[in-house]
This record gives sequence, C-alpha cells and structure tokens, in this order.
Amino acid sequence: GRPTLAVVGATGAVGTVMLDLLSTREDVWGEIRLIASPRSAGRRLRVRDEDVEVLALAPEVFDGVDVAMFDVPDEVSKEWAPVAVERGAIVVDNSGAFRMDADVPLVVPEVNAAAARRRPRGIISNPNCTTLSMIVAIGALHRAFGVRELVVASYQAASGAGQSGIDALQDQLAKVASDRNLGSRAGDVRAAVGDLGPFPAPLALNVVPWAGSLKDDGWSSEELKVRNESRKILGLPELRVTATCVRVPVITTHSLSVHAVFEQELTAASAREVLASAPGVVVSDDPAKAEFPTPADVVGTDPTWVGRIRRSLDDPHGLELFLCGDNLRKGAALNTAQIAELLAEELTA
Ligand code: 11C
Repeated sequence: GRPTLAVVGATGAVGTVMLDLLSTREDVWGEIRLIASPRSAGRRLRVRDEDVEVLALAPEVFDGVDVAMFDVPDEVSKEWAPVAVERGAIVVDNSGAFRMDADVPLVVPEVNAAAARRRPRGIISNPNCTTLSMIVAIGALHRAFGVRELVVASYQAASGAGQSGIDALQDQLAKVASDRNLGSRAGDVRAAVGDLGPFPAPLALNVVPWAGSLKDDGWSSEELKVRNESRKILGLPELRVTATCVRVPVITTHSLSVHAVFEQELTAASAREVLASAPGVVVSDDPAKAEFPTPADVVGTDPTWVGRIRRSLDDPHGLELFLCGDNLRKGAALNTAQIAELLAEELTA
C-alpha cells in the first residue's frame, strides 16, 4: 500500500505551505496525519480536498506512520523525532537540531540525493532556508567548475522568523504607511512602529543586519548555518564560506548576493549555460529589460531564480550572482516534501 505520512507542526507558516504542496503535487501518500501542539489539536485543516483533524503530539500518533515531517522548534524536534523513529517512522526534520550530526544526512535532492540513503538514526535533516535559497544553483556551478569560496550577503524575508515575523512586519507597515514624514530623522521609524516582534530593530522602512542568535566572535547562528550547511551538502568540509545575514521588509522569499570563486576559470556565458540547464534553477538575467529576480516576482514559485550573472572584474575564477528563492517553499516545505517523496519511492520499490 501507499505509505502513511505525518506532518508535525501542521499549523505553522511552513506547515500551511506544506498542506498546499501536499494538495497540489503528485500524490504518493496513503493516509496523511496532521499533528501539532496540544494548543492546536482539534482544529480541522484542509489537505487534498478533505478536512483533517489535527492530533496532539503524543507517542501513539506515530504508530503506523512511515514518514514523519517535522517543522517545529529545535527543542521539540530534539525530543520528538527520536520518539517517531522509535515508533517506526523515518523522520525528515526541518529544525536545526540534527543538521550537523554526522549520522544524519543533510539533503537537497538536486545536489546530494544519494546521501538520503545512509541514515543510521532514521532521521534526515532539511537545510536552513537561507542555505537552501542558493545551494541548488551553487551545486550546479560546483559540478561544472569546482567551488573554492563563497562570500554571501542575504536579504531575508520576515516569514523566515515564522508567522510571528509576518505578523510583526504587517503591523509595522500599517503603522508607517500613512506618515510621509517618516524616515528622515533618526529614531522616527522606531518610535512609529512600536512593537518589534521577533526582530531586534524595526523592519518596516529598514534593513536589519541580524538573523538568529549571537554566537562566538560576533557571528550570528544564521551566518554559521550558511557556512556549515553549505560545506556538508556540497561534501566540502574545508570550503571557505563567509556570510552576512540581513533581514529586509519582504514578507516571503529570501534573496542572496553571492561572490563565488572556482577552481576553473569561467565566463558569465559559461556560468549562465550551466545554470540554465540545471534542474530546479531558472535564469532571469537581462538587465537592459529590467529582468532580474525579485522577491515580489518569485514568491510562490518552486525554483531558485538567478540573475545579475557577471564574471568578477578582478578574478577570472570569480562570479557574481543574485539569487531569489521562496523561503517557505524550496527553503522549507518543498525541499522537505521532495525528500519525503524520495523515501516514499524507496518504501514502495
Ligand atoms: C530565518 N532562516 O530566515 C531563518 C529561519 O535554522 O531553520 C530558519 C531557521 C532554521 O530567520
């Protein structure tokens, strides 16, 4: 029979996109069980044209489940993913809890699908949305030219911080929309927006050079994730990676500016050719016609969009790129669904 799927964290920002994907992608699943915190249990959510009741997270809800997708905070995954495995499920986890565990593969199907086969803990990790918004394109370039270094600046959307991030940005935008004098005196936007929500500074009419938590020597957790996860996915433990992660007043879709250095010399044309034929990548690059990816045009789509492709002026091994990817789709729910579909194929083979 078809495998049974559990969606843990069904009511969150990513969970909502997941239910949409499960309703629109080719259906490989038997039963789909929706699971959330006791607070959300009993709600009914629409998936595959049916209303399904949300069950409260408990060990028994995993009985009979073949594949369990988790989109919950790190500490909830840490506690409950092993419970689901114990009850017989393979877990695809979108938290940071297991990504750097040597016995947990970190999988992007277009880049390292084979890694999903070795999973001694019964858990597969889904990368962080910022890493995921560039890695399909970088993986394709790596296969062609051999990547040596990445210098990344991110422009991250509010929904990366979940539903509370979306709510905070929308509330702030409503507060600043009517006052045309805002933005010309230090502190005026801060005073107008009031509640900062999950962000450390106003996000409306602003950019905030911070995402995640403070780690050693001034780095943010998000910046270290981009480095560590890129290394693991590409299988290059020594890859030089520097990231500066910035939050911008966009609801959904992360953007990244990347300076990449390769073993081989390359041209913008040769890079464009590789990217244009890479699965999961769309090239949008004709600045004379104002053609380049922007979050407003990319949101709601599946691929990684790449534009502004230029050979570095001072280095024939260097390439400049601007990338956009929907952080809730490829950045989270879509990549998780793709991994789960690989498992469904394996289980029914
Ligand atoms: C953000 N990328 O945009 C983060 C959220 O490790 O999965 C996701 C954190 C993670 O805020």
